[in-house]
Order: sequence, then structure tokens, then C-alpha cells
Amino acid sequence: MPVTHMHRWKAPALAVSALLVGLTLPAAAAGPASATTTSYDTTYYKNAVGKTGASLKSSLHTIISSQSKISYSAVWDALKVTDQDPNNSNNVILLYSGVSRAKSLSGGSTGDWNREHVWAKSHGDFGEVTGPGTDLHHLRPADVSVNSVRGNKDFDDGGSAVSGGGGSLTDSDSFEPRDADKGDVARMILYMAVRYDGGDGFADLEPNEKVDNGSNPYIGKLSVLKQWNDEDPPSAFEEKRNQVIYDTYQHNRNPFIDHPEWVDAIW
Ligand SMILES: [Ca+2]
Ligand SMILES: [Ca+2]
Repeated sequence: MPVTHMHRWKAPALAVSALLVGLTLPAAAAGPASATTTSYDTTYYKNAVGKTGASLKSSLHTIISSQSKISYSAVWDALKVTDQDPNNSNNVILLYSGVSRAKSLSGGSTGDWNREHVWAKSHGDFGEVTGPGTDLHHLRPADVSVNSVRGNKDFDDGGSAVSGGGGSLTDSDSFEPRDADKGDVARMILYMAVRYDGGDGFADLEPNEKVDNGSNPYIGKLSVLKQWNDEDPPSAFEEKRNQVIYDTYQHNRNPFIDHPEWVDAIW
């Protein structure tokens, strides 16, 4: 019978996965993200598992490019769900500052929160058009003033404290998020690099080692983003956010939240 056959066929695979997790655990203490297994490996990611380098990047591009898209005006309400404060359903948690603020304070005035494009929309000039401009995997609620300080700067370590920035730093050409948001930022940037490869009339977004990228379709610094990915692994908040985007809005996933070790496997 089909059901029985499927069950008996799958059981050994799960046992092997469990064994692999056990074998790779010691590597976790070494620093870089070690191999993880997820419930999506045999379904959503089945064509990517086991690959590395350009082959992995290409497979992931195909997988995550199958998605629904929302309008820029719909992003407001979506962020109230994806970034809801787990301890207060009236609030959202703001990127960079970590502040919990009322959902009702969405807007453009001082003290409001607005829609931050973590991949700065001028880098590749995609603006607020449906597509990269409205992709929830890199859009986060942020304090209006902190968002303004970040502007379209590239990411790097160093600078002086951002007012109200929760420990984030900035200088003339770069922005450093507070520690708890470093990995989130890295995984959002690298999602964008895999998702947008020059199709649909949009630029091919890629990370590089520079901090003065301006309107070019690049964001740096890759070596720093890789380090941030290691230092700040995916949190429960970040994982839940990925799941809500997958289940409710876009029906695609950020592979680097599910498999942070794929950052080093590609770059
Ligand atoms: Ca984090
Ligand atoms: Ca790309």
C-alpha cells in the first residue's frame, strides 16, 4: 500500500539525518555555522541539499524565485504581522534599535516607524516597485530617524553611536547594526543577492567588499556580513518571521535562516 511504503522508505532517511546532526555537532563550537537539517530539506530544498558554490546559489535562486508578491502599500500591514512583538501584540519590534513600538505609529514623522529596505533601494535602483522594492524578506520596521541615519550606506564595522539606535554605529560611509541584528542583516542581504539575478527587469544584486557602492547594484562588505552571520545565528523571532512570510505572504523562504552554513558554502 502506498502509505505504508512511503513510511517504511522514509524512516531510514530520518535516522541518517539524525546521525549526521550528531556527527556535525562538535563543529558548532569552532565558530562558523555548522550543517543543519530542517523539515524542508526533503521537500522545499530537495534540489539544493548537497550542493555548494555557484551550483547551490543557482538552485536556491530557482527555488526561492517561485513566490507571491505584495504591493508597497500592503507592506505596512504585513510588517505588523511579521514583526509583531512576541510580548505585546499591539507593537512591532524595530530593526537596529530593538525598540518595541505601537503598530499605530506607522508613518513618516519623528517617533514613527517606517519601512526600511535593508538592501538599500538605491543600490540597483529598484525603488518601491513590486518585486525587490516590496520583498518582505528584507523589509523591516525601523525608527524613522534611525532609518534616515542608515540611509543607503553599506554595512561595515565601526563608527560612533547612532542616537536611539540601540547600540548601532555609523560613520560617513557605513552602518553597523546592534549585535542582535547583525546576523539578520547579513542573511537578508544575501537572500536578496540570491533572489535577484537580473531577471524580471531588475538588476543583479550582489555583495562585494566595498563601502561606497552608491547606486550600483552591490552592497558591502561581504567579509563583514559573513562574520555577522556567524556571530548572530538565527533567533526564534527571525525564524518565525521567515515562516510567516512563507505561510501567509510570499510562499518563499530565506534559505540562510534555515541553513546559515549555506552562506559560507556559497561565498
Ligand atoms: Ca539576530
Ligand atoms: Ca544576484
